[in-house]
Amino acid sequence: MMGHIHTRIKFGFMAFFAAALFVMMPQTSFAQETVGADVPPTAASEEVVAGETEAPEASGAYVPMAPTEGKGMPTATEDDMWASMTFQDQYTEDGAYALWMHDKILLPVITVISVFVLFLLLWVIVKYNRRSNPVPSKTTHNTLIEVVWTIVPVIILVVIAVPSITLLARQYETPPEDAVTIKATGYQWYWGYTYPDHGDVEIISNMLSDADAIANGEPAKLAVDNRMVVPAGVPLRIQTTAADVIHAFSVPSLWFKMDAVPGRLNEKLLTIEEPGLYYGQCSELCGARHGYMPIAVEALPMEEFEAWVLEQGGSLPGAEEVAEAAAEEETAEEPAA
Ligand SMILES: [Cu+2]
Repeated sequence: MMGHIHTRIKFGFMAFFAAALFVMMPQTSFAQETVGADVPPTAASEEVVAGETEAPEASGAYVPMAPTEGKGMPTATEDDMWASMTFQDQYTEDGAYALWMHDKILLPVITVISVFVLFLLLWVIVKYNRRSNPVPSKTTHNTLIEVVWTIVPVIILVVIAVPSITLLARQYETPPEDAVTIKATGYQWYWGYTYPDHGDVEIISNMLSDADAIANGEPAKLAVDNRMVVPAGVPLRIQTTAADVIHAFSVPSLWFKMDAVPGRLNEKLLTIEEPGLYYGQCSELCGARHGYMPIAVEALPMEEFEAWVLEQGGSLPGAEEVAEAAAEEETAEEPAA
């Protein structure tokens, strides 16, 4: 009797659940359609482009740096086969270390192991097939070989682990107190760069069309209208966040890649060794125009960077305190006079 009631309750619940699913299904798919239809493709970003591109022309001093062929950008395979097998040339200490680890440790280890295993396979195929070795050996143990094939991989792993953990630790190094803070915000589909230490200057950076990029002597799909200008040779505190969906701020030649997550502020130290123009791209699938939100970092000597900041309507850190101190001095002098 009890069992019967249970079955009925169970059946009733399942029927209700199925009915609810059936009723809800068309609505959910409908809801998704409306959400999708509500998002205009690029209307918002296009407005920003139109608004922003007019500004820089007016001021004179800052001239966008021309790119150096092969620096801070991918290299063509036909020019240099080796270049396409490794990373881009690196312009940070961590990048140089990582490149060294990849070229001098990982690639040789991978190559030696692959060749060795291939050799063993070929040897077994040729020497121990049924025709050339009709009476197989019945050996089941060989202590020496067993010790060797345990110890050697351990040694290889230790050899890889030491630089690997070193690199990991170096990448987590906290920016020093006096690092220059720059915040990169990912939008669908462009980047915004804010300079909180420099009077909250904000730069909106959109991709140039292929024709404009090539006319500028820049690589197509990597050139932007307004670059992220930074000082070279000093520690930078790069913060990333996003306004809509997850993006990722990534510049291969600077060994820099960090997710830009809405509602979160990620932070990483970046010290660019020398002035230059370094290209990158959003590296998190973020929607229809994910492939069209490149990053161009222009590193300048400190004085040129400061001139650029002033040209953008920003201020220099400490400038306010100097002004305040001057004002205080004046007020202090007044009663005496
Ligand atoms: Cu993105």
